[in-house]
Parts: sequence; structure tokens; C-alpha cells
Amino acid sequence: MGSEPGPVQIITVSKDSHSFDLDTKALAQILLSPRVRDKHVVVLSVAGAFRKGKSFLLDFMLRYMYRKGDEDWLGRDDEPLTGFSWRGGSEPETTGIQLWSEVFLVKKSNGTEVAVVLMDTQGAFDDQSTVKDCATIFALSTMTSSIQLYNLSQNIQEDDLQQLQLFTEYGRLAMDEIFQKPFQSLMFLIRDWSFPYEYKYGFKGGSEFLDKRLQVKEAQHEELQTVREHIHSCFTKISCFLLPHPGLKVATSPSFKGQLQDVAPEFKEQLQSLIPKLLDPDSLAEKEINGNKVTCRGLLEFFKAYIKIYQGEDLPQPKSMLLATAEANNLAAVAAAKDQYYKNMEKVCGGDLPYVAPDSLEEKHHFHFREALHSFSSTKKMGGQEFCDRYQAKLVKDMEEMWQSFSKHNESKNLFSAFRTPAVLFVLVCLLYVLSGLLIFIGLPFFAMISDCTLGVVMMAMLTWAFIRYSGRYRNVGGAIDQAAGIVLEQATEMLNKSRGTNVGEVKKKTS
Ligand SMILES: Nc1nc2c(ncn2[C@@H]2O[C@H](COP(=O)(O)OP(=O)(O)OP(=O)(O)O)[C@@H](O)[C@H]2O)c(=O)[nH]1
Ligand SMILES: [Mg+2]
Repeated sequence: MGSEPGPVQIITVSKDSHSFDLDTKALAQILLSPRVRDKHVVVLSVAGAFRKGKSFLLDFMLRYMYRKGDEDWLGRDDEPLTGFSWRGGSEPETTGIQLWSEVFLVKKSNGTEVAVVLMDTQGAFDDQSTVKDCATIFALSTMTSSIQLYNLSQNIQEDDLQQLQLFTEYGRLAMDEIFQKPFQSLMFLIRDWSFPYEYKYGFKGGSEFLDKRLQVKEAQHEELQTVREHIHSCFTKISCFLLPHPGLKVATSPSFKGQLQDVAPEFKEQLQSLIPKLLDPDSLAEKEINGNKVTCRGLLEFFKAYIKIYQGEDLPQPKSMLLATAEANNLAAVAAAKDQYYKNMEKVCGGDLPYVAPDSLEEKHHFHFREALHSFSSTKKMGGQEFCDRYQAKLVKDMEEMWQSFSKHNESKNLFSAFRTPAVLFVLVCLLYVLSGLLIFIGLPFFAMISDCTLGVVMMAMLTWAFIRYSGRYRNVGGAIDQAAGIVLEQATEMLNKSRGTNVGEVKKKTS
């Protein structure tokens, strides 16, 4: 690559539109370098809440990779810590996803050489990111890494596990055809561990602590059980490391630049145990997707595919706990109210019940409609008035639709409307028969013949209609006959009304 190695931004998150972009060119430059592109890849990523020392830790990993043979790889006492950008303070530092520009080649004891990529991620739960942003970053880094370090502070809290469940589920959603566990190695890295007298620092204490935390017990509430089962079902390997507090200077001094003289000795000691084990060639697991090892070149393609999924509209939106709960209980209230309306209306005009006079049915509809609205508004719901109003509007719309279908169904039970077409056709046949007789009588046999032909057509239509109704086939032809009969009836009633209107008009004129 020529230039100095450094962090490369490969995924950016837009602060305004909360959308994600992959810098394919930059990623290709890292992964398609001839030295590494056909090597199996190991991706080590660090993710977790913001401001918890993720980038700081990665910089020690970089030191190890560059000075591996060296006894004092950890560095000189006064040496500032460089690499992925890290700093003190309360504001977030890393954004999106960054990779170290240099891919390290590591030889395993069986002689194979693998390419190691280090990944730094944006801290979750800062004040600018939505739940979806955090979930996407976490999911993307978990999907593309073979070792995910879940960086936590002080302890594993239940909400940490819940977040992990949400984020990994969001990742799993985007991966189709998963034959095995979707992700590989997960390591809980607990910073500032303050209870070494209960569980010792390091992997051993971590593993005992983790066993206790992730245990699924019979007596546990279902909610706690599902979180644990989910995490077990997602990762092929789960481990934990307990790291001590690095000392007050590291945590609070604004002038601290990473000099080891200001770092607590036990922190340094544990780093010297953690990092060589983590980056030990034989424990570096190659990235696998569906059981196949992935090369650097392959990883580039996966990045492109995954980002596309998160840029699309197909995935559901992960939401904050309050919003999701409020939505769930509003939806449940809408469903209950709709059900109440439906059941009550069914009792009035449903299924096999006979035809109801439209006026009376409408009255019943208004009554049960109001009742259902009342039971919706009297159900306790989260989310505030404006939020609930949106669901109430949905309820009203749904009930209106139900009312339309109830009223149509009732209409179809009206015997006259069912037999309207044959009745109209029958009357037409009779009229045409009489007309033809009359025409012959007054000596117009040609017109009588036209009338007879029309009569034949109408008779055919009547027979066709009966056949269609009986067999249920050629329904569009049946529809056309119904429509034609409707038009005839409409015209006839209009004419009748007109003639009556003129009569009434004449009567009125005479009386005036
Ligand atoms: N308490 C404590 N502070 C640490 C530890 N490691 C690093 N720090 C300090 O934490 C602060 C943040 O370090 P970063 O590495 O920038 O943290 P980050 O998690 O990458 O932060 P974002 O990129 O904003 O998500 C710095 O002041 C570090 O000195 C640790 O183990 N415990
Ligand atoms: Mg950072």
C-alpha cells in the first residue's frame, strides 16, 4: 500500500438520514491486495457501548501484531498509544466501522497462513444514533467477523444480554439460508472488573462467571431463559475475560496519552495474558459462512451483499423498548376492539342469520361501533395520547371496512336482490311475447319477428344465467348479464318515475 498504515473508514453512518454507506473502493484496497486476497481471513471486531475503551484496547492489539517477537511488545513506559483513534472525554469518537489498513499474515502451526483483519466499531447508545443505527453496526460487525468482542463495563447486566439478543436477531434476519449457528466466536470482555475475590481476572474467572450468568435454569422466568437460549443458539463459541480497572489516570486524566507508566500494573499484566491468547495463531478462527471458510476476496463480496440488505426496506425496524411495547399494546387493544365489534355484528347479521332491514342493521352497527371504540379508549395503553390516536384511526378504518362487508353480505341475503336478474328477464320475456302478438295483430309481421328474435336472446340469457349460478363457472359472463338486467331495471324505473312525475305535474297544474 506504500503509505503508513492507519484506520480506514469502510462504513459511514449519515447523522441526518441515518443511512449506511460502504466505501467499496477503500475496502477493496485492503482486501484485494495481492498479498492477502486469496488467504482465508480472520476478522476480529470489538463492539459495545460508546466510551468504554474499545479503540484503546485495539491499539494494544496492533502493538502486539507489530512487535510479536518482542518480549516487551506492550511498549515503553512513556510511549503514547497510537493506532485507531481513541481519546478521553464524554463525547463519542469512533463512527461507523473502521478497519486497520494493514492485513496481518499469521502462520498457524499446521503451516497454513491466514490474513488477520482488525475491526473497530462505533460505540452503541450515544446521543446521535437510533436503535436501528446501533443494531445495524453491531449486526454488520458480528456478521462479518469471526471473533466478536462484546466490550462491557463492570458486569454483565440483563439489559446487555437483551441488547445482544436484539442486535444478533437483527443480524440473523438479514442472513438467509442459515444451516448452522449464524455467528462464530463471541467474547464478553468485562472492563473494570471489581470483584476479583469472587471471580479471578482473566479467562478462567471469566469462564466461571459466564457459566453462572448464562446458565438456563428450570426455575427461571421464561423471559430470562429465552435470552440465554438465543445467545447460545447464535454463536458457536462463547467466552469471557475479566479485565481489571486500568487506574484513575487512564480513566480520568485529560493529559493521558496512553503511556504505560500511568496504567495500573494489574491491567498491564492482564493485557499481557489477554492479547497473546486472543491473537495466538492457532486460536484465530477463520471466518466461515455456512461452514465454508472465506477468503479476503470473498469477504468483500459479503460486505457488499450485507450492506445492501441494510440499505433496503425489507427488514423490520428495530425500535426502542418503550416504542415496541407501546406498539404491541396498542395493536392488541385494536385487535380486541375489532373482535368485539365483529362478534356483536355476527350475532345480528352473521352467517346463516336471515336478512335484516338495512335501517335496523345500521342502527346496530352504530351502537356496536361506539361500544368497540369505547372499549379501545378505556384499555390502558402506553405511548401517550397522540400515539394512541393513530391506532384509534386505524381501528375506525378497519371497522368501517368490516361494516361494508357486513352490509353487503346482508344485502345478498335479500331474496329479491338474489332473483332480480331472472325476474327482470322473465318480465322482459312476457312483455316481448305480448308485443309480438300485438304486432301480428296490427299487421306488422316484420317487427313481430324482430321482437321474437329479441325474446329468444333474452331466453338464452336467462338459461345462461341459471347455468352460471348453478355451476359457478364463467362468472364474468354472469356479471355482464346481471349488469345488463340492472341497466334495464334502472331505465324502466326511471321511465316509470318520469311518467309518474309528469302525471303528478299535470294533476298539480290542473288543481292550481
Ligand atoms: N474505566 C476505564 N477506562 C478505560 C479503559 N480503557 C480505556 N479507557 C479510557 O476510556 C476512554 C475512551 O476510550 P476509547 O478507546 O476512545 O473508547 P471507545 O469505546 O472506543 O469510545 P467510542 O469510540 O466513542 O465508542 C479513554 O479515556 C481511555 O483512556 C478501561 O478499561 N476502563
Ligand atoms: Mg472508539
